[in-house]
Formats: sequence, C-alpha cells, structure tokens
Amino acid sequence: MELTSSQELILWLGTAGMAAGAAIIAAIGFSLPNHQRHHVTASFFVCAIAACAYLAMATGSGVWMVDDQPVYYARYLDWLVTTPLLLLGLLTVGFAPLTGGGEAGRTRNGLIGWVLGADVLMIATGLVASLRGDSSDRWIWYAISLVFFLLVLWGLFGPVKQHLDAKMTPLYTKLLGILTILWVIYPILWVLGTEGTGAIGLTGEILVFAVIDVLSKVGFGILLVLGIKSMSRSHAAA
Ligand code: RET
Repeated sequence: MELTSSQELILWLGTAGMAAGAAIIAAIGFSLPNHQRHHVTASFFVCAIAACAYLAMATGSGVWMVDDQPVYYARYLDWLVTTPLLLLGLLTVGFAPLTGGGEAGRTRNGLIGWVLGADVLMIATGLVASLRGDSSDRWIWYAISLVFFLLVLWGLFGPVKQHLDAKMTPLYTKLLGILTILWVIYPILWVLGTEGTGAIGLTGEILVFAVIDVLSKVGFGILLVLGIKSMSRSHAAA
C-alpha cells in the first residue's frame, strides 16, 4: 500500500519522537542514584521498541490489506510488548518492598500475572478484531478485548492498591490516572477509525494514534523517571 506524503511524515515524526523519548529517558536515568536506575529500563525499552515499530511503518512495512483496508499489525506487535512493559514499570513504582519472604513474593507474582495476562489478551484479541476486516464478528472480538481492558484496570485500581508502598502511593496514583485517561482513547479511536466504523479517515487515525502513542510512552516514561528523581532528591534532603 502506498502511503500519502502526510501519512509518511506523521510516521517519521512518530519515529523521531519515540527515539528522542528513549534518549531523554536514558539521560534522566544517568542522573538517578544507582539503586534507582532500574526504574528507567522498562520506560527506555518501551520507547526504543516503538521507535522501531514506527520506523517499520514509515518505510512501508508492518501493514496488511484486509477487505481493502490497511491494518497496521506492526502497532499490535509493538503494543503486545510495550503495554506489559508500561504496566510493569508502573507496578515497580508502586509495590512496597517485599517483607516476610515466600508467600508475599508469590502473591506479588500473582498480581503481576493478572495485570499482564489480561493486558496481553486485550491486545491479542484486539489484533484479531482488526484482522476480521468487514466481518461483523469483529465486534465480538472487540468486546472480548474490552473485557480484558476492564480486568487490567480492575487489577490496578483494586488488589494492587493493597500492596503499595505508602511513600510511593501518590506517584503511583498520579501515573495510574494519566495511564487510564490515555488508554481509554485507544478503544474509542478504534471504533471511529478504519477498523471500526470509518468515521475518521486513515490519515486522521494515524495522526491521533501517533499523538497518544507518544504521550503514553514518552510522556508517561518521562513523568515516571522524573517522579522517581524528585522522590530520591527529597529523601536525600530529609
Ligand atoms: C484495542 C481495540 C479493541 C478494544 C481495546 C483496545 C485497546 C487498546 C489499548 C492500547 C494501548 C496502547 C498503548 C500504546 C502505547 O503506545 C486493541 C484498540 C480495549 C488500551 C498504551
């Protein structure tokens, strides 16, 4: 499929935005104390992976034609890996340090399994919905994906909140609020875009996805590492 020049430009800007985000997050990481640097890795790789996915799309790959509509499966491969990493980054910020050994660690792993498992299914079933083309059963897959999305949010707003570190709770709550607002836009855009009802055209869809992708990866990652940085500063001062 031939991209129009404005579609190609948006995808190149997306590539540049993600690459710049990875570089900025790495740079902030180097200013963190050693024991806090692990907070940077997930956010860095989220942006690095997305930069590669955007580069693939800008250079014309990562797309299949289904019922005469382009389906950018590269997005879903990106999301399949980056959304679990985003969630893992958020959980790492929030969770209290483990005490009591054995059972507490297993409970923690169970919660991670819940949130990440539901998230992977949300993206995988969303990809199936996209590949169903004009077939009306795509809405069944869409509904299944939506159920798993709600399970992700339930995990993050419910059980995970009982395992937070008191001093990390404000940062966790702020990041979770931002994540929820940004992530809710995806299923809405899917309905409006070419894979759903076609109310907005392909260029509009590529543009809005690029903007929310950059906000939910670069913006979210920068806020996360800056949040950690300001907390380690205030603890050093205390
Ligand atoms: C789909 C369509 C089916 C229903 C739902 C969806 C949700 C997608 C989400 C994606 C988040 C992506 C992020 C990317 C970062 O760059 C698959 C669109 C519920 C929530 C955060």
